[in-house]
Amino acid sequence: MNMNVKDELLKRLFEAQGEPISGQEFADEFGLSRTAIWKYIKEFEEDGYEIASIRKKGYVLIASPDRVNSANIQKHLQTKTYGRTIDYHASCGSTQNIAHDAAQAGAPDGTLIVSEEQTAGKGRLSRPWNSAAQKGIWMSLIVRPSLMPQQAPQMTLVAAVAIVRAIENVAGIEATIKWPNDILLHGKKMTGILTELQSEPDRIKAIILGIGMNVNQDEEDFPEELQEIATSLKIACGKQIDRAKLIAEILGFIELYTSMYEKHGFGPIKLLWESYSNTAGKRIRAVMLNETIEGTALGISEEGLLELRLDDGSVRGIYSADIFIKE
Ligand code: BT5
Repeated sequence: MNMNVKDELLKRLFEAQGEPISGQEFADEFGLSRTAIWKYIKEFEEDGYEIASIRKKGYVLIASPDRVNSANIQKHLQTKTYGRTIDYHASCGSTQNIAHDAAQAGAPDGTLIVSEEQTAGKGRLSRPWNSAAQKGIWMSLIVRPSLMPQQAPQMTLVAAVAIVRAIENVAGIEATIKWPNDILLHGKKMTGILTELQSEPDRIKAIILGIGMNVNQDEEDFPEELQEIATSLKIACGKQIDRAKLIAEILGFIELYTSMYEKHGFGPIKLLWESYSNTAGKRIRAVMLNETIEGTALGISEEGLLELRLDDGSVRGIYSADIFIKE
């Protein structure tokens, strides 16, 4: 309860756009003491907000830090459901783990878990995911779409298309999608998606869409082993990006495309996806858990599988693999 009042206070400070908010009136409205309000203001200041206290008038928000907290995200948000409940962390192990617990405990559709940094961020097959403080977007979105469990892997492709569109809108550059879960800029990985499922045999309970995006890193912010393969939005477009705005934009597109998928099937998403993908027509090596195969990428199937034409002319659909594109 108190957490919500604190969020509400921050939201009002934003919405006042430089006008003072009366501490007394806010305290009365929520049945709190003025001291409680003053304590919240002090906590905001500790978080990096600059707030002026004007005698007899109230509190004015002067400047806000670059944080991906709910007030900063929600001021840009245009969705119905996604991102309307936000669980914000200054630091955590993995937003994905928090989201799994929250989903199991009944968190509503569209709940977002977001953190400034992750100390144990993970990729597919539990590979480590580098998640530097305040530089990227490390978030997990809980969605409960009306889809069958076998349609869940395609949500990775839904998210990928949404992310490319959002990047276009916020940074003005076009990224490419590398099947299944990478977004690339200038051939280097800028975003990874981890889609996990909580399901019954014939019903999805929740899909946890884990999204890790390098946004404001400079090259030297990456550990040496990633410098060759990773890039950030800032490196590619040359300017600092408002992460909260980018998150709001991504949530908007994921909401739009998820409902498109629910209503019209995978066809429209497949078309969009193919227009952003760098894979079709290329010679590819696909490394799977038990085997490695080579062939020419044809595109994706209605089920979201990557279709490869092998050298003997046969066509293979691939569910999941690490893809190496041979130029
Ligand atoms: C992925 O796995 O690309 C999925 C990454 C999902 C991360 C998000 S962050 C929010 C949520 N919470 C989590 O704990 N996870 C999700 P995969 O395709 O397996 O790629 C992993 C590989 O990418 C690693 O083995 C590294 O080589 C490389 N890598 C690690 N950190 C990276 C980074 N920040 N940028 C680019 N590449 C990275």
